Amino acid sequence: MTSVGRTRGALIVFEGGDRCGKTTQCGKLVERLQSQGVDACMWRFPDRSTAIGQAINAYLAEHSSMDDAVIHMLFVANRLEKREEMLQLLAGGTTLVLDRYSYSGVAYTAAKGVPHLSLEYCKSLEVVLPAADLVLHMSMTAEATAARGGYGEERYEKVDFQRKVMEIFGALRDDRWAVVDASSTIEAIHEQVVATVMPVVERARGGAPLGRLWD
Ligand code: Z5A
Repeated sequence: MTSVGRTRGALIVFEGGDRCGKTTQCGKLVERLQSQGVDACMWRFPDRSTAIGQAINAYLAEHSSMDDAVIHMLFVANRLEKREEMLQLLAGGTTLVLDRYSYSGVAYTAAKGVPHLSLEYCKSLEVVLPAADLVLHMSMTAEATAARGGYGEERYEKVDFQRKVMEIFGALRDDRWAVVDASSTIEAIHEQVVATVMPVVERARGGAPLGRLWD
């Protein structure tokens, strides 16, 4: 991706199982970045505010059912509809902190084990999107997250399924990923996150190129 020049913002992604604390940490990170003079904002995927996002929301809440390939495409489209805005923000120097991204997209669909929805096929649908500069993997067992409040309200919130997703996240890790022990305290996680993120923000500011997904 070459449209983004020097002094760009960083693309920071939080991934992990349900209820592992992603939203909590995204919010705290953005506040901390802003307090240190870094222009930063937080987005969540799925973005349930768009027409596509509302269809996804109905599916997750089990108010509608859909073919696995169709719901996968909707999750992909929900990111693609934000692509231009994402690139513009990054190019303008804003650091984007994402609560889930394409890594969740491929992991949750591949965990279903549908033969025509393989990991490689799912990856191929999103190669036009920017890769994260850093993926913070909030690692925690499916059993431990299930014990947190609010678990079990949506379609994928089942321990066996979450366990498969965790395995796929493990297989997706590369040198852009950092593993965070999500069973630690909120403050301890936050400090680890900040220490991991700041050098990445600096590298992006210094002109490190933005990659493309799965390259
Ligand atoms: N999905 C998909 O299939 N394909 C895709 O492409 C995408 C997503 C993008 C909805 O995602 C579902 O969509 C999700 C994946 C699938 N299904 N599942 N599973 P979502 O992101 O909207 O939903 P979520 O993962 O369930 O998010 P969440 O409920 O907001 O959880 P969270 O953000 O990870 O956790 P939290 O809200 O920050 O915290 C949860 C609770 O734990 C809360 O009470 C906190 O106060 C507490 N908490 C947080 N941190 C701690 C610590 N450290 N200790 C103790 N308690 C804590």
